[in-house]
Amino acid sequence: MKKVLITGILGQDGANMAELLLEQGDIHVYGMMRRSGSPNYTNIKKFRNNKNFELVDGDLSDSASIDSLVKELQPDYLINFGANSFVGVSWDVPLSVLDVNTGGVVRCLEAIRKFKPDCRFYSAGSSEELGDVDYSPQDINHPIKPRSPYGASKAAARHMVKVYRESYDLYAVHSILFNHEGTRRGEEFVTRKITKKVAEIKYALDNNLSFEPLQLGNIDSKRDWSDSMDFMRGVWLMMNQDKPKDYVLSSNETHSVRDFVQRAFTHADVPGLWSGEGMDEKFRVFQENTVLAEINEKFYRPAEVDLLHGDSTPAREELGWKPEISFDKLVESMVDNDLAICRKEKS
Ligand code: NAP
Ligand code: G4F
Repeated sequence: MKKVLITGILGQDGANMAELLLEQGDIHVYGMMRRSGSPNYTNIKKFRNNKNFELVDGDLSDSASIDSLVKELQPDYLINFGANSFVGVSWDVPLSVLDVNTGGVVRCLEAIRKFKPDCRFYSAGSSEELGDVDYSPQDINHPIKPRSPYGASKAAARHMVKVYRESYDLYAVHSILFNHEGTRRGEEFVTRKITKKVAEIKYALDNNLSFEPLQLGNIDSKRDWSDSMDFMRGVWLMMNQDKPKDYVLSSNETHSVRDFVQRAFTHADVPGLWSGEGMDEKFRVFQENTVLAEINEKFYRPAEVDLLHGDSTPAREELGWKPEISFDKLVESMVDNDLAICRKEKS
């Protein structure tokens, strides 16, 4: 039975990748989590008791823990989804971001080099590495121009993966993942923040309750949003080629935050319109004055990546990968999920 060690198991991608691999029935998954006072097991609830799944302790900041996991478990694959992944907070904790996102990757590579050199390694790179983009759509050859400590940490990790691959002949891949979301998405990211609030507002309107509007920062920024499960299929394909190669995964479409808001409210049957300008722009119920969403300066970043729009043609042509969930379906599934959670919590 193949053994796969996944870091970041309680996060979105770690849990989705584990679910995908466990469905195959012939893979043993070790999910690495860091101990904290009150870990949130929501994302792994569905498969926590699967006989082929085991939780293990470890921390990407701690070489000893990564070394002993690789030495003792002898994994065939190490898929590193653990990270300080929220761009917005990366200006507040830049050194910790570098330590976990870059240092953590080097710790994994070192452990593999020393204790299991044929273990295949996956590093989750980001479109944030491209930052202040030169052209659209962005492919794997786009220059690295990060705009945040997070983007810089991922760019440095990318160089280290290449160095280790070429120096030690490791099967090590660092792919560029554009934004990917879903029902396991953390609530601090803009998509989930929107769908969660849409559900709360819908419930309040249906029950004649008062509510606070959704508050957002830069609604003009554009992202290439996909479904995380689609990406996990692509990552697994990348890990099972004859030779390691870095690919872009993306939907090849781009949409603004403003557009995401409009679609989410529309799907919840609360149609509205944006009006006004700048900091005074508001999203109101159609032909009414009720404010559903407004701008709050607090959610602006010190530097912004204005536009991300990927080109994943090589992954489609060479790996036979293609995303199955459209942008509309993604928004709808996230809104439906949060509506169901909201109704359950209030009942
Ligand atoms: P996520 O939901 O934030 O999950 C990240 C996980 O990493 C969390 O469960 C977190 O644990 C864990 N972690 C943080 N610090 C750690 C440490 N020192 N040691 C061990 N684990 C640690 O992120 P995601 O969306 O699943 O993303 C997965 C990976 O893909 C990340 O590397 C991210 O940077 C990258 N990526 C994501 C996207 C995207 O759009 N989702 C796009 C490009 C790249 P706690 O639960 O304890 O906090
Ligand atoms: O959802 P976000 O926080 O994601 P962001 O910054 O694009 O990063 C995500 O995708 C990256 C890949 O490109 C990953 F590497 C990274 O780990 C993470 O998963 O913000 C999206 C956009 C930004 O332009 C942000 O400024 O939404 C804008 N935004 C506007 N108002 C907001 C808000 N973002 C958040 N989180 N909260 C707001 O209130």
